Amino acid sequence: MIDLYYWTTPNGHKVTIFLEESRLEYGLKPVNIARGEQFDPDFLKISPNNKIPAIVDHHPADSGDPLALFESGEILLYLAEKCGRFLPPTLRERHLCLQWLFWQMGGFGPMLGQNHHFSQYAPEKIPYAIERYQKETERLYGVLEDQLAEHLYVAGDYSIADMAIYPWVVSHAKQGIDLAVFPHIRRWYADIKARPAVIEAYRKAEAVNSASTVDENSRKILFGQGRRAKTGS
Ligand SMILES: N[C@@H](CCC(=O)N[C@@H](CS)C(=O)NCC(=O)O)C(=O)O
Repeated sequence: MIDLYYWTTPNGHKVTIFLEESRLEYGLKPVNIARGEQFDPDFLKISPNNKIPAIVDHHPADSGDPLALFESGEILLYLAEKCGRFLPPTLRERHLCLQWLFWQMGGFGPMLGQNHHFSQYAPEKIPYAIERYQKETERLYGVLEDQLAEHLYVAGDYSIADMAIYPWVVSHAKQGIDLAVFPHIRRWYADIKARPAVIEAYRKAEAVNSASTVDENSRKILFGQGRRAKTGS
């Protein structure tokens, strides 16, 4: 049994997609990041970076104590290894997949996150920042487009790399991206969107939270944090 500490954001969707695809037994533990639940001391023991997603695996392969993990890329890798699916076993294919997973974790996610921040949420419109992240978003979509022009999925077969990238492409309109300009991404996006596990992951998200995460109050919680005071010592 896996507990998934989750909210309805792209990094959260990555893990519900995996869990629905693999049919591993799991329970959702909503952490409403708009209300500041990510700062709950019990959650911080599992996810010291105060972000979702995080998991606790109550039956790890070494039969030891429950295992807690944060960082969505690591969670996908762990779960793929746990069930022997969605990560190729052979050297070159495995590292092709991990390379694109890391590309998502180090570039596509963070840069698109900054795009969302400066174009949608920042209280003042800063043209330099908006343009900087818009351009970087377009560049990254171009890199993905070139890869998908030669591969059906990002790293050959459908894998954790696709599961990591897809939830960020869902918000393409918000990122100022027209998929008509990226026909291979559009083909890939439609294919993944129609997968029953993906449909179910987003249905669960809708049941947990159908509202937008960011309002005036949540803006302060999400974007106003400096260093946390150390607790309990
Ligand atoms: N690199 C982390 C990023 C996780 C992340 O940014 N989570 C956001 C939601 S998508 C969050 O929990 N934000 C709450 C906060 O910053 O306080 C991962 O991929 O797991």
